[in-house]
Amino acid sequence: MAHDPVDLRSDTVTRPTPEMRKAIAEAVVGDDVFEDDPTVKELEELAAEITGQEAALFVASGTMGNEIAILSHTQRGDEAVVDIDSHIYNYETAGPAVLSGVQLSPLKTARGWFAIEQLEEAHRPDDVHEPVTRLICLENTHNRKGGRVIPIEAMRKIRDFAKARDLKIHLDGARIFNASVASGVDVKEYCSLCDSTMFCLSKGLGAPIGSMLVGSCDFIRLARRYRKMLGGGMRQVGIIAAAGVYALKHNIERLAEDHRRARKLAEALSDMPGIRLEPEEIETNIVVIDVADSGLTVDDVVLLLERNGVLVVPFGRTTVRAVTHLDVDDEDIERAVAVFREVFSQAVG
Ligand code: TLP
Repeated sequence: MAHDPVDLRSDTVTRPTPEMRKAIAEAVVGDDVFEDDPTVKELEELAAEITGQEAALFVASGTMGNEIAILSHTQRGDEAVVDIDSHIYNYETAGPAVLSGVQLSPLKTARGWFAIEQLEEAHRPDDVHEPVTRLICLENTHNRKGGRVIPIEAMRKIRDFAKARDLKIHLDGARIFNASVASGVDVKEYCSLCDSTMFCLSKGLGAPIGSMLVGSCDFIRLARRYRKMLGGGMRQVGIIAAAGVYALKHNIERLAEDHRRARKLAEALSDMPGIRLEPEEIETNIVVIDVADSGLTVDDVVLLLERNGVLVVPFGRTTVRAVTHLDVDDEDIERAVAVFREVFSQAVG
């Protein structure tokens, strides 16, 4: 019998379960631009509570959340310090330049977070020639660094640096619950170190659409205005928010299963000819696989795997990415391992 492909392209590909669809179908709704939708309110209150923040705002996507945060913290001509491999720098179509008129200062980091000396160097003096350094953006877990968790101690040091210089911190926490489940550090602690946090409902948490911004009441008031400006003020959006409520109530702890499966996949792959990766480096649900030694191009690998029913994405000149999620079980991992083995032993062997 033909199987559906094992879809490891991203944790964004999950489909709502029957229980989640039931919650969607039964959602009580109102007009959220009038702040009248009880299900959106429930979601925002729950998000604020779980993250220990004063307030929360439901937004259409992670990208929208990050861009609204940058709009809210900066003025035209300011500078924001980002990791050179961050989502904000690479995958948001230059949104900070276009929407906020902000220049990004991209720093190369070993593991996705900044050393204080780097921040000291990047921080601009008060000089009429230079942009004003206003914001530091962090990403936890770090996507391009293979789902790496930024240690809480590193975040504390960055927070102390920012505080002393009156800089804001925005956390792209698209996968902050993965970080929390992997490290055992409460999400509240991560968020307490930042002026704003964005997290996604539509990734590991398994909702079909949506992300949250959390922060102070003042920040969220401003963010709500920018959301409206960007066309993100939605009406009976409780239909979608209901999936978010369901996800926050049911799908956090189970992220540990995704992490276990990612490690299992990585361990099996690390033994195969032509593949380079360190399974001990896999902390959460993202596995970045270096195929340089196989003699195959990244496009070849993606295509050969796809022909055999396994989907991954190109993720650099010599790397592909596999991500585990709610719709991937142990059997899927076994199938994926078998397909990788066949493709790579044929290519290399
Ligand atoms: N990441 C997607 C792609 O855009 C790369 C993925 O498949 O991983 N921050 C981080 C760290 C992200 O990984 C993503 C999405 C976003 C923000 C943006 O979220 P969306 O896709 O909801 O705009």
